[in-house]
Amino acid sequence: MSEKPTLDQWSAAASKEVKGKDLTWNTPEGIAVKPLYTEEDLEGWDAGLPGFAPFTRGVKASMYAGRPWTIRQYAGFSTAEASNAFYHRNLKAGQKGLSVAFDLATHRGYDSDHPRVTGDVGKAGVAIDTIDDMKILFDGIPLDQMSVSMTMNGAVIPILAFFIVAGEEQGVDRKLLDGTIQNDILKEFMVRNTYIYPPEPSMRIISDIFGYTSREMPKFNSISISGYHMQEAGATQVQELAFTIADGAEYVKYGVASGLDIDKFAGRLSFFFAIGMNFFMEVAKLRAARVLWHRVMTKLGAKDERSKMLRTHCQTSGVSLTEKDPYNNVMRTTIEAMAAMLGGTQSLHTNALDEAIALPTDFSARIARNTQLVIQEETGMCNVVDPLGGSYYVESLTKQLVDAAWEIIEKVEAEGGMAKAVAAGWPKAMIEEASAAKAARVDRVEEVVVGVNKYAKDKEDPIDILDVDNVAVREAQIARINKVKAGRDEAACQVALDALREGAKGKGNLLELAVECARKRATLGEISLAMEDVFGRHGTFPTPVKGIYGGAYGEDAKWQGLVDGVSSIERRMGRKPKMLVAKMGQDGHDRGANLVSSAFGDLGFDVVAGPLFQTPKEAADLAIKADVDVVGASSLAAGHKTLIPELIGHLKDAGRTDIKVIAGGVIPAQDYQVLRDAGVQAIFGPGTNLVNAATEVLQLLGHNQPPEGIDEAAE
Ligand code: MLC
Ligand code: 5AD
Repeated sequence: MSEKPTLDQWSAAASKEVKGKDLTWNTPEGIAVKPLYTEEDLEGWDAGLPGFAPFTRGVKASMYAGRPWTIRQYAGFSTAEASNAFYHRNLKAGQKGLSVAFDLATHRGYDSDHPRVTGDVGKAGVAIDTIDDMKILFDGIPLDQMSVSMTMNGAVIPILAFFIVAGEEQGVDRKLLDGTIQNDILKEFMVRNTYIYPPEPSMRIISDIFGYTSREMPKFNSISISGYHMQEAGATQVQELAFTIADGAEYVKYGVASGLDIDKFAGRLSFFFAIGMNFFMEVAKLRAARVLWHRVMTKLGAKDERSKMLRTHCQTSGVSLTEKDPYNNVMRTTIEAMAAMLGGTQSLHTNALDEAIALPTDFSARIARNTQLVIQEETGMCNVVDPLGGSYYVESLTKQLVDAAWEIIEKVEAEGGMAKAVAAGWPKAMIEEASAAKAARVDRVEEVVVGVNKYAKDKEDPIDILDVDNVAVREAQIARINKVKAGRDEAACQVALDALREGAKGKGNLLELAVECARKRATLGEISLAMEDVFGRHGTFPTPVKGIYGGAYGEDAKWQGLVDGVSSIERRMGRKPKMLVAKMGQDGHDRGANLVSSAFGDLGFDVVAGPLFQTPKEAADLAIKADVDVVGASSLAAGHKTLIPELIGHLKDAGRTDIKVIAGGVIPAQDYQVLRDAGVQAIFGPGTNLVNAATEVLQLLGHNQPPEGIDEAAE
């Protein structure tokens, strides 16, 4: 019988095979992944058993063998009628829970008739202005039987009030309402940007919701503490993990400070993570999250084990999906879905293959949903609890992630908690640095994206996409707002709104007061405004990170060529070329805009990073005032066909047709001609290589084609 080989022998054999090449993989989160893991890596680590603290291996003893996760597809578009019909079709085809996507006007507390939201109504989600819309949204869906998640953070008070009153008017006792409200404002200030009020009153809103739901709606999950959007904004998995758990700790502290008993509300806190393409890292991340939450809640004084149990929803990563060669997205999503289930998620959304282009169609939504049904019903994967438990690699990664995230959590705690850290801005800056570094890795093909930076097709075939006619949706919404206002007892409605306004000044429970407003048919905009009268509306300016994207290129010849091009334009014009990166409408997705600002800044452009939520007129005025050469309009929420032509119109009216307008973001190829006809001079889809984009912009600015009378060679 031969001797058992030793690790040293393995190491020598492997090294010989690869001629001494170092096989360590340094992941973006700074974890050195070795090519082999063995039991030696698990010293001092005990993953325990599923259903028992600290729940490393899952929150239920029987996990999916007892009940699979909830197939919960996030959806919403156009009107309440159209979204309701879509929900019914999806439930009939195997979806198990609902998840509502609201449009950005609703998120930001504006009724559909508000002049600031013309481009946004019904576009990225469903438009909800009144309790009547909410009742239509759930028509034929018994709210005591169907669990409903609502992704709402800014206008969380009116939306939750409408939901409660929609239940009431269906005859459902609040005690039986089952579902989740996102209600996670800290990550809005960090990455998602659909806040309305300043941080302090926003945190009070959350405590008021904890207070109301723990008393009145015991089955309802009062928050979905979300790391998803951090990963989407470019965070590493360690950052996502650490900041999400730290956010959770902060909410618990605020809840306790508002007078609540920790064990009375903590059991209904829930979480939400993104699942990207680093398969084992994602599995380990969910396991690490449960360990960390248990640790944090023990420290915060929770006694009930249910208060320390991290239950989570997951969504496969939108940002990992591509506009190019889009059928690859089906494979990516399948792999991510498997990571989510092997990590032990409670609920899952799988993205549709047209993610990088538009909202899902019935066709793409079917494939996305069936991805989960196939895993649940064809593979046998649900029959064993935590089947990756005991994997040397997965257990070791879990431990490493716990340790790495804990370091960041301790830094947050040392600085007074997450609200303070968010106000100081360093978590956002950390995420944006990681984002710029990742973009550079992809653009430099150090990270492969199949069909985009490697194995690309010569010609892309357009796919059928969903297009929402926001003019028609807006008209229908305005008609219903007017009808609701005409049919209500105006005096009673104003009394309820006044009480809410007074409550905002004092200590009344804002949700309780808003429920009364909803009963009296106040609109979402009116309820939001009553609080805005007292709290004010919050705004921020972007601060693009410097040197990360450009730094990755170093002496790279193409990059240096561009830097020289910018210098030559500078010499010619007597100043740096100037670009406004504009975000118009209520679209707060600023990852792309921030990247463009960073990369162009690193090239030597004078970049004006425009504030979020501008109207086309405001963006045009800013472009003129700052005297820019080019406006880059970034659009990720489907408002481009309305907003960008309006911007160009305003520039024209001011006689500034010399200011060039380019567009970037989630813009379907089908819309390119409309934008070109309106005067857009270049369009960059998602996944555009920024170096290539910059080359095109330099050409637009006359580089290589010097204006008449200037001799380029003489410069
Ligand atoms: C579960 N149960 C079991 C069991 N598994 N009972 C016995 N044996 C088992 N094996 C019980 C649970 O205890 C629970 O009952 C009930 O079954 C439901 O299970 P769950 O695991 O709680 O699932 P679910 O109801 O789906 O809740 C999952 C959740 C919740 C807790 C994570 O918060 C949720 O659904 N979140 C979804 C969030 C979401 O969709 N967000 C979309 C964001 S999109 P009981 O009585 O114990 O409750 C977004 C994008 C953007 O943000 O930016 O716009
Ligand atoms: N319908 C379906 N999915 C949506 N997403 C956003 N809005 C919708 C919607 N209305 C998904 C996308 C996006 C993520 C934030 O949520 O996958 O990347």
